[in-house]
Amino acid sequence: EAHAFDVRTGLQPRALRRAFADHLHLTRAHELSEATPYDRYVALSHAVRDRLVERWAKTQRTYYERDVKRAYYLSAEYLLGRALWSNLQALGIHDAYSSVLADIGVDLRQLVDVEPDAGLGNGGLGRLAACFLDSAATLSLPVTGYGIRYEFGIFEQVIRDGCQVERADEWLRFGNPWEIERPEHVVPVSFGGVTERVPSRQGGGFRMIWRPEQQVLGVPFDTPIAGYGSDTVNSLRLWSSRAGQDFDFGLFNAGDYVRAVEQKNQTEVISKVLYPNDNFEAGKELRLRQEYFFVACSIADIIGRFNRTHADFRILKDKVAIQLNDTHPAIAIAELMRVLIDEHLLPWEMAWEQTVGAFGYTNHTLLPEALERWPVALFERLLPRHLEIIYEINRRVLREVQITFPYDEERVRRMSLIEEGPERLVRMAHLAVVGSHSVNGVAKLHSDLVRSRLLRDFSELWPERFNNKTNGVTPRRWLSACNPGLSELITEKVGIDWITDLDQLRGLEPSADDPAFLARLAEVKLENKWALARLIQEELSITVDPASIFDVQIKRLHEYKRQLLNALHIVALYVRSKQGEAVTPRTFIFGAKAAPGYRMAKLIIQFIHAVAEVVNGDRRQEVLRVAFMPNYRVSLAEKIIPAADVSEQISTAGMEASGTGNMKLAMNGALTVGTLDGANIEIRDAVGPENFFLFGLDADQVEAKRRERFKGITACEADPVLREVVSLIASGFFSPEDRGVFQPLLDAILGVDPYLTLGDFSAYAACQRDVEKAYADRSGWARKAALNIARMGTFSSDRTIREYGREIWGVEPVEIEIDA
Ligand code: DL6
Repeated sequence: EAHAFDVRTGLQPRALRRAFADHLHLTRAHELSEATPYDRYVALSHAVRDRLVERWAKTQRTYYERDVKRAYYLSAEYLLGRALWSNLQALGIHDAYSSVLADIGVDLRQLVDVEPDAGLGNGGLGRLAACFLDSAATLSLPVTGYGIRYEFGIFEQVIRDGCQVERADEWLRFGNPWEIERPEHVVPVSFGGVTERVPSRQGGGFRMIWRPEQQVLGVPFDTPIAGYGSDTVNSLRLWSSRAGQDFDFGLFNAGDYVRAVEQKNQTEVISKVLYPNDNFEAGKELRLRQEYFFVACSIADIIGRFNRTHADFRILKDKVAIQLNDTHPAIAIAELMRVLIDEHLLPWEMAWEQTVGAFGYTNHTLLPEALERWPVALFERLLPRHLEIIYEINRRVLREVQITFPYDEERVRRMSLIEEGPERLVRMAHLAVVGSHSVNGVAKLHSDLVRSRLLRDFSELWPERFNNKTNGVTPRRWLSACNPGLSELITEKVGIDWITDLDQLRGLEPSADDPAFLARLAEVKLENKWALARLIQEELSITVDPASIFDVQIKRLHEYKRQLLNALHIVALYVRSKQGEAVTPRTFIFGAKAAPGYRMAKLIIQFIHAVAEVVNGDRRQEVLRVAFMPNYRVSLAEKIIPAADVSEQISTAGMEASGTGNMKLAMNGALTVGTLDGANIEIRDAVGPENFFLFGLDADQVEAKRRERFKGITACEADPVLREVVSLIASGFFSPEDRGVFQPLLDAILGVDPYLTLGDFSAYAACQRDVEKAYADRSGWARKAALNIARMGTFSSDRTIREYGREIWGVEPVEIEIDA
């Protein structure tokens, strides 16, 4: 009783009201009347955080006392988005706070919009990590995330004259109420220097030690990750780099104070900025420093925690599972070996058994330009001891290959951790595979291609290591929170448990034949479309008609994702409508950031804007509108997804590892126009082929066309509409001031068409005609939407994380008891 009314932590309305007022007054030093929206946001966040800390401490204490096996998720990216609403939702106090605040004239929804997104990721890979943390906490699994506390997350995109311009993302400018700095747990991290042979103390012989040249400190910042409706609160620990006091002793002693402080900047720059590339590795030294920095901090933390309760490293893999989110943290394998061998003096075999037993590796891409390969020379300079360890791992693995496949030196060369050539390179994916007991892809097709193409030799050597874990998304954020109208309707039909057991959406299936339900579903969608229409009006001054098809493509801009195919089709529709053909009214909505150095991607953004200007500005046609919404991010996705009718998932088959936006959109009742790529295949199987618009070449056909060096011009010769589209663009129609600007776009597809943009155009256009026909039957469309929603249960990240927990990590749920 006393506890429940405790103003600091209680959940009763009276306590909530008092906590908010107190934080406004005591934390922000403002009265309600003079408080800015930001003050209110911070005050409320602190009030909510206070309600998490007891659960948080209890969770961590329980893990420690029960000595449970824990999983550690190592990821260079976490695309968390906003935390306030999620935490209110997890605690089940969003309604209570909403009315408490309304009583004093504060609108909670507005306040939630003040929070800047935590954008510490580029796209799918980082957002997946965020969904996984949410699911692990909700399932009461002992999982900790480790990453980098970038001072600047993914850049802010502004559009100037139709072109992308980048601005720094200063998300920490006004502080971050969700994190707790723990300077008492700093970890020193070394770089550079040399290795030395020293006499071994045990039993004669020699061993190697590392004499580094530079040291940086890693300061941990912890963010609570609250499970929905459970008392579990896990941690996300992000490392920030700081110079030690003796950052350059030599210079200090020589009296060169200013140069010493300059050096300080160089070490502190490590956690400064997220590299803004999605599915592309630029191979920069600072990036390798970032990777090793957060890995070294995390491994030290993990081993330190293990050591507090255990002295015997032979049970390490029974207490610790470490998942590598792509190869960005793969150096952790060499780092754990170094710690076990050099610092704890374990024999190689014993250390290796524990390492392989602890690690799992998730591959997220097949694109060659995204695979990390670091120059041996760079490794030698930055991480000389790790390079030695990698050489030794390689020697042993290649020996195993030779014994298993004698007389096959070509295979040995292919499987080496070192790529020989003019510049010798360390292949990080190979390191990740040899050092892990589990290797998984992120959708069935992708995992098959990992096995059969990318890592074929390894799957022949160790078939038992390879498995699939199809991605998922958290239904808390991507349905319950972002789409309250639909959520209410679902809950009315199947009860509230779908939020933690998404398979219950199945219970909606019978309603797909109930006209009253379909009418309400359509009504909810229309309301969501009105809300998005208002946002588009506010932000872009474009008036769009909510009765038109809302056709959405939201994802990073990449040639393989083929936003250009969508844009070419818009031009085709425009031409058709100008020629007097009946075209179903459609609003095309785009959201996409291009990597700052990716010229073709930026040109595609410019092209979409040029098409938008012509189409939206043409008063003689009312049917088509194009809205490119700037600065696509998690919080914007939450506003677009509930309003979508059509979900564009049109990547070149075999190139999108999984996709997760495809899941979010289908779950919210959008119908997919898609290729047989990534998780699209499984989504189509789940929702039924009659409720999915399929088109285009499959992965094998793509592969065949690429091998024969298919030319885009061939497609034009066969399709008069496409010819017209291409010649209109070539004529400079969309760029009257500079007729040639878009020529590079055409050049990139009319010759060898690597992404089959033109190769798939006719099939895409035909498929879009089917969309028009289907949309004309309003109740038929609503029925398809209902069946999509009802059958998407398997794409919850709860299902995915349960699979990781059981099949890779061997961790069990831990019930947390809060004494109330
Ligand atoms: O697995 C999450 C996400 C997939 O859904 C996307 O299909 C895939 O493109 C993305 N991969 C990357 C790879 N980056 N690197 N390295 O972001 O992963």
